[in-house]
Amino acid sequence: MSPTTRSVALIGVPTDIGAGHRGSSMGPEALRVARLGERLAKRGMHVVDRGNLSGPLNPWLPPTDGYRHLEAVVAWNTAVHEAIYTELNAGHLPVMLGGDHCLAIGSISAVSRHCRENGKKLRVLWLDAHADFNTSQITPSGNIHGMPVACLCGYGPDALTHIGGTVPATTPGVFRQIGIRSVDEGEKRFVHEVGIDIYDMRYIDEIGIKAAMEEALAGVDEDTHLHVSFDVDFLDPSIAPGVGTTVRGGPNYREAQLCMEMIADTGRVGSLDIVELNPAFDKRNQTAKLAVDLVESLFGKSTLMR
Ligand code: Z70
Ligand code: MN
Ligand code: MN
Ligand code: MN
Repeated sequence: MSPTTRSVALIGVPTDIGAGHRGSSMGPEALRVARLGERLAKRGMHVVDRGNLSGPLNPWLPPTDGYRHLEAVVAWNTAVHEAIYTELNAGHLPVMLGGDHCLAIGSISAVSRHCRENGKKLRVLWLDAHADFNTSQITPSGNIHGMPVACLCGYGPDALTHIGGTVPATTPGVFRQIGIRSVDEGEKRFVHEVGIDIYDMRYIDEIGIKAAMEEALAGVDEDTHLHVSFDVDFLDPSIAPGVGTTVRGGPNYREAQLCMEMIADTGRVGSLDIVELNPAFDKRNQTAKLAVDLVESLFGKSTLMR
């Protein structure tokens, strides 16, 4: 392996513990079946598949005090935090194969801790139809996959906001949310109150994906660690049916490709989550294959002729 070869560690996290539908627990295997590891290896990356983390089964219970399965969500995220933190310290680029989006509490708290300890600036690109900024007070569902950004900013139960030891794990200013088109009423007020930078679909439709991505990536420099949290429901359901909650009006294939290519062009991607892929809703693994295709672009695959 040459010193410039990037070493990628795939970490499967087979749980739907924070979701509103069962099935994202099958996401890691679907991504492997779609040959994620082989495709990245073909791009010249050194890929190691660490297999899957383990944790509690999904008891599928109604919310208690505004949260569904809080204890189990804490267990899974504690395991994710340790795994991602370990990979970063070893110099690997961790790719978390979710699993539902609650797992970003573990991954991003680990990435933030790594940045703090190594003098790096963190920027998080949150590609999603949803803002995931609910709290127990305002959630319509109690599903913790609707709460990870709030938890990472310190708004959430102690057991989740304290993962990684520093509270808050990170700040609203590091986030750029792209593709947003489904935000609950109380959640909307709250994201405005704390000042999360949101590139919603209306804005993308008006200025175009290129200009939106330029804004979202402004200020990324050689000291920046870029974390991409890719919720597959970011994509328009016409190309990505394999998610629990489809929300129409998302980026099409070409917009999603350009988004990934522009992120790749920064050369600063340091970690990635691929979450909310739900094979129970997919057709012939097409959404997993699309996700792999887009992740290849994120890591530099280009059809550019100039
Ligand atoms: C809603 C909630 C959600 C998916 C996030 C939805 C949350 N805002 N759903 N990702 N698929 O229940 O909090
Ligand atoms: Mn949902
Ligand atoms: Mn999400
Ligand atoms: Mn989502």
